[in-house]
Amino acid sequence: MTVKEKQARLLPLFEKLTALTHERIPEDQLDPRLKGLAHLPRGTLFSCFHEEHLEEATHLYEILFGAKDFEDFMILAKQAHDLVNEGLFVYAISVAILHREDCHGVVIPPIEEIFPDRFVSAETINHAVKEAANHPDKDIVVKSEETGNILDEEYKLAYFREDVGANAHHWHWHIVYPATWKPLVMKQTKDRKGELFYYMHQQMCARYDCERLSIGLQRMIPFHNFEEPLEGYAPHLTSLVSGLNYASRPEGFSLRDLKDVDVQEMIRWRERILEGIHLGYVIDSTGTHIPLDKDHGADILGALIESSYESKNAGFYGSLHNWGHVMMARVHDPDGRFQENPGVMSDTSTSIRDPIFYRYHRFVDNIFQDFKLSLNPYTKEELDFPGIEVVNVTVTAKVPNLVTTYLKEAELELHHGIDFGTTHSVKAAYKHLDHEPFAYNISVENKTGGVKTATVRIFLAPKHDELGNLLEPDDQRRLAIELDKFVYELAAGKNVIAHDHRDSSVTVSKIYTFSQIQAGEGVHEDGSESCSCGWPEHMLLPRGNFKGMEFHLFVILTDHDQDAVEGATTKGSCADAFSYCGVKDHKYPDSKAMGFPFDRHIVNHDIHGFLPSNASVTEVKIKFTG
Ligand code: CUO
Repeated sequence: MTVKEKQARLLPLFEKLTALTHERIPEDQLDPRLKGLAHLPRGTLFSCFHEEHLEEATHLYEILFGAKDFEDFMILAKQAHDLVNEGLFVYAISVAILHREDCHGVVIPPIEEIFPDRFVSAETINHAVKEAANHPDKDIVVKSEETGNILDEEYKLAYFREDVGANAHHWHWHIVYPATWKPLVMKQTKDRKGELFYYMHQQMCARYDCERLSIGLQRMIPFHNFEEPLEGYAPHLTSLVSGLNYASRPEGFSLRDLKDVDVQEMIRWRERILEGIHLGYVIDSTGTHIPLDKDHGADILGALIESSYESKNAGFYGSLHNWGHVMMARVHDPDGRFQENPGVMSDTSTSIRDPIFYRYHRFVDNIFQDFKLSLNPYTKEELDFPGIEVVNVTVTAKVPNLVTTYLKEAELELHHGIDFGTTHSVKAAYKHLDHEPFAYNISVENKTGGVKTATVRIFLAPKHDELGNLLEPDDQRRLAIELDKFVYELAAGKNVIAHDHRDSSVTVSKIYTFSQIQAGEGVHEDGSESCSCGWPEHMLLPRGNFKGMEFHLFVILTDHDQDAVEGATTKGSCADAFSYCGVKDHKYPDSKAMGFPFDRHIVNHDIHGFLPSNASVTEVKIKFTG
């Protein structure tokens, strides 16, 4: 069977899931392997942070993964579709498709089209329903309604938090890296999964702070105190599977005990993790001390804090991060007496809409930073690439070293996810940030006399803080966002590296729409599909400001002979955004710590003192043109 045929058979399972009724496949027709599933009722919001939900989803994706061939997989998938919770089904089948050998090349339709109600405001969908009913014989485009106003200053960042692509990236990241991934059952180890959990979310926070500085807000104040009153947030989303709104959080609510876990437990888990970091080791479930060294510390901590299946001791260190999401999502109804829906923090496709997401993840990140502080700052030798000098770097755009950003119109098709009672297209028009095309032009002198292979690392960080003061390098590093990483062969002597922003290793290459996939596009018979994981290309750069905000562009060349990882590749399937998403089925293609060289404390007060001659800093401006 061709990939195209498989794709065509799988696609209907993703359609109009919000319209599924509570009717289930009768018990006597059920494949015995699926017996015991369907704990989570239809019409309930699935949370991949909630232990019980995740347990059922894991059970299902392992069954689907274990199907003996594609026909067997289809039988199970169809029955699961008619049996389990809607959100749980999509999560589990997506994990299975992504990892089954016989599904290579199959593209999972975009989550924003499967569940548009998680991405588009309730007002907009309501408007679309009315328009579609009034004009059943024509295509409809409705304008997305705003979800707040400037009385709430966080509203100014709604364009970032509610970005369709950024939310989809976060969902897909957690599909590629499920918390419950069992390497033996799934027959594959996810290389440096814990470290990537830390790094990808650290980068989301850094990007958010760059954005805040761009629009004139101060950097976020990390969540810290479990008793603190939280900011309010109203998501304006209605879950069509449940008919209920994603809960709002009125201003001033703080975390409350849940049935499964209480706030004191969370505090204890944090203390135990911090104690481990300060002692330099964690204690596994057999009582053995596991050192938190420079090579594995971040990875071990990532699994421990998330927590994932690979936590060394979930009984002792708990599941700080996951329960935090659930607790935040339930502050309005902690014991469930009102049977309210949770807030957006409970799900990976909606959580980054809430400002508390970033403050909470900064809190998590600060724990990792505590660990990084226990490591020595990088020495000159560790940073150096002898004989290689970066002579000059220019960002080429219409005006050199100045890149413009703007808001651009886009449309999201709603009718694959929502039954409007017409066969016509029903779209929501919205605006997203974008930037003009640009490229890096890097002049390098190779004085070694021979050919050298370099890893080129490109980062961007704001130059000034919220008050207009120059940022200290150690503060700047927390805001440094990765723009690209690639390998380049340097000839002896002078080299000019020209590299287009579209080839970035942090952004996803192409997202195919549901209709394009239906038409057979995006199907890779050679199995070289994209996993839809990756930061959206249109958000590669922060917004900047009207005046032209000053940033530092860092270019660092390191010796690829030392960075190379045996068996790693940056080609093939799901490799397009390897910086944040790794490469599916392969090792992470860089032996350096993620975020190198900005992952460790910088003692220099002048950034030039920190950077060796194989690195450079260039002043660039980002100008928002509206
Ligand atoms: Cu992705 Cu907290 O792990 O949102």
